[in-house]
Amino acid sequence: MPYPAEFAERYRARGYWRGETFGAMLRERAAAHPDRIAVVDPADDRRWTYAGLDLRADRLAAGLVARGIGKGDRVVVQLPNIAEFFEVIFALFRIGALPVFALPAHRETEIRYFCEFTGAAAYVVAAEHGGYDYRELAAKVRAEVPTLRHVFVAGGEAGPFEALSDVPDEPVELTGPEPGDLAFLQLSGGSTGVPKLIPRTHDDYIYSLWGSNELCGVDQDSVFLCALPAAHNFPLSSPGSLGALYAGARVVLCPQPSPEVAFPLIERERVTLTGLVPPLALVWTEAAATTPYDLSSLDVLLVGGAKFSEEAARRVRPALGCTLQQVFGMAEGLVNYTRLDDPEETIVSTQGRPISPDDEIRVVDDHDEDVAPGGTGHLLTRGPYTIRGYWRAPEHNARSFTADGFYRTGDIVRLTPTGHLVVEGRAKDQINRGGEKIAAEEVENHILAHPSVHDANVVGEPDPYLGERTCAYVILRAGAEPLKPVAVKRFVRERGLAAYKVPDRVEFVDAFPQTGVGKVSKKDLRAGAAAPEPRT
Ligand code: J2J
Repeated sequence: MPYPAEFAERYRARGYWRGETFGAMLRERAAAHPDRIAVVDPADDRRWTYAGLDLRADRLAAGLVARGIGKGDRVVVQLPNIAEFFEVIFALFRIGALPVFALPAHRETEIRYFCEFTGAAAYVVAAEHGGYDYRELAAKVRAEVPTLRHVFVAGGEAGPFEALSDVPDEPVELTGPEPGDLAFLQLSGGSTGVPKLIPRTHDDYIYSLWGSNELCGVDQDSVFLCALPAAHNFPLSSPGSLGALYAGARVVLCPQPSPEVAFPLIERERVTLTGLVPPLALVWTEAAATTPYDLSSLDVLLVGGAKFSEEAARRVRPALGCTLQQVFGMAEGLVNYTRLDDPEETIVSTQGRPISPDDEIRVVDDHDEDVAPGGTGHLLTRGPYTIRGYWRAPEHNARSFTADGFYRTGDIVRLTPTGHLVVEGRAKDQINRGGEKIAAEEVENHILAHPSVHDANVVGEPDPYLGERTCAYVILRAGAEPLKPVAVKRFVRERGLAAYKVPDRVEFVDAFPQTGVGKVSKKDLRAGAAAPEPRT
């Protein structure tokens, strides 16, 4: 679903689309300041300069081309926060092959789907991470997906697969992609049975990077700590690692986001900004009170991915001594930031305003009519870095986009008189578990596969730490053996689903509440779910 010609022309004419590609961008930075550090990987104390990263990307690209990976091929990339993540994605950007950004938490069901649906030619994993062996996952997926010609393993023994470190070759001349071409496929949080893929172009994504850099104060002296999973759209682009690299700044990879691991890194590397989801921001503000580490280099803490409560937001500046910047974004495009010089009241009580003067925002009722100014309604958006459709999903696109190309975000918002957005709720059938998005339908389908289950509904319920956790309401088949909640959870986990999608609570019921027209009322289920009940 390309941008209509008149819009593409306008976005170019107004200077949003600069006609750059990621591959050329890295080449320019490497030429301008070859010896500056681009990436720090504390795991083995690696410090890659811009020239070093550029050369690695060139050599890996050559090796991948020699193995038959070419322009337009899809490559599922599932790497933790290690330096190779950047080597791999820039190699793919140079070739014009499309990374498909999987998360380290994904398991067989998700990875098999990404590989099958995209017809992936290759899959890149780390040998091991967080006590999990990705080679075993790769072996299962490889056996099931015939298009998958290669599995590459970063760090550690490759087992039956190819070691990523053996792939690099002498650099070759590549024609590479055009700025308007697709750069990668990002994952949607989604509200449907299977995740949707988000096609982003070099032009549009690079605009979101430099647009973010301007609003977040990122320049070549910045040091960005990548504490969330590197492939997620927030730490990747808002302004994220790629924003930092665009600015010629430094990215410090944090293997996991706990204060115990992150705080020493902030002190040692003089980190100036980072991004966190609300539950982690809470943990950090608490830990900061007693930490022996010097966090004074930190200028900006971005918090987003889920609603940050005003009460928690107020604690950030006193606790961490830095400016809070709320960010309300989505992998489909639109990103809103509070501005660094907004009044503190605006910073703590809103989710910011769009990056671009050409981000079009509509707040509408259930019939797509604009609500009165300041009213609450569905957020629709269109703009220079918001997609016009998901990848290969025409039926879904007809529902997720208006006829004139606005994306239906599924978020319920209100606009303040200053043009800031306040997120008031959600219309999509999704649970936001501390920033991790779970499509209710996807989990329901897995529970329904259990032979004793007649019907299932998954909803979110309030959680003091995560904001929301999941509760599965389950009706058993007549005459079926009674099940324990833990058996349902185990069943879902064993179907090879990411752990964050396994229901936090399972409740057996005889019937579901109904709406007037006889459909299941998730609203009533949620209200029931909110009632205090013992956790199982
Ligand atoms: C409430 N809900 C929020 C916020 C996202 C920057 C930041 C976040 C994401 C992201 C991102 C929220 N308050 N501050 O891609 O570049 C919910 C909304 C939104 C959905 C998108 C980025 N920030 N959300 O979270 O694609 O419901 O992107 O539509 O994972 O997260 O989720 P995702």
